[in-house]
Amino acid sequence: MADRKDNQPQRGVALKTRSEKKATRPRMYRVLLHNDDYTPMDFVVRLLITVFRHTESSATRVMLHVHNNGVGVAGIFTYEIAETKVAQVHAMARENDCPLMASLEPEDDPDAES
Ligand code: TYC
Repeated sequence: MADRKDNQPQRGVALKTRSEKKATRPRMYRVLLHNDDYTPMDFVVRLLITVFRHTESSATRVMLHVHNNGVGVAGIFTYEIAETKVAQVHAMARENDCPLMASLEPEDDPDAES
């Protein structure tokens, strides 16, 4: 190891080669949108387009799904990105005096051995 002060190689440490490592995929999180009685439909569609990069038609489909079923998936991301999206939803909702709520839900662990 190059950063030892005594300039001696570190003993008893084996580094794994890439082929010995499991290709661990990151855990993914669903960003859920929740229905309410006050947020306008066109606002939800606009939010799905701007925050989640939906097309007009997929944004409309997701919005109607949430409206009819109470909850729906806006997108699936790694943890940090999902958290940021939730914060963006709440900021945009607050700025527009809407009670729109978003939350996170973990997907199943992709590396779980069944
Ligand atoms: N239920 C709302 C209405 O009738 C529309 C809406 C859809 C609100 C999706 C929130 O996440 C939501 N205006």
